[in-house]
Amino acid sequence: MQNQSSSITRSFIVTGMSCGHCEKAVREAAAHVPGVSSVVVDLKGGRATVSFDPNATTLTAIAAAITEAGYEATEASSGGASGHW
Ligand SMILES: [Cu+2]
Repeated sequence: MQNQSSSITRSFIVTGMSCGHCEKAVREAAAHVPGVSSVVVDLKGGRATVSFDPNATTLTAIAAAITEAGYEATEASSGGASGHW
């Protein structure tokens, strides 16, 4: 029996967003990735917070989808091993 509600939430740094249109484009690009359940875009902060099923998709796939829409996305390191801030 599979656990269907095992979604995790991660943040991405998104560069190039300047208006509500950009915000919407980023939100839709991420939402279209299979396995993504919710997307919250912070236009002013240049961030996107995505909830997704890690069995269905990956951080890399979501970042690639946003980047393909024209806004470069990278995972926001939150307490991980790679802290370069
Ligand atoms: Cu725009």
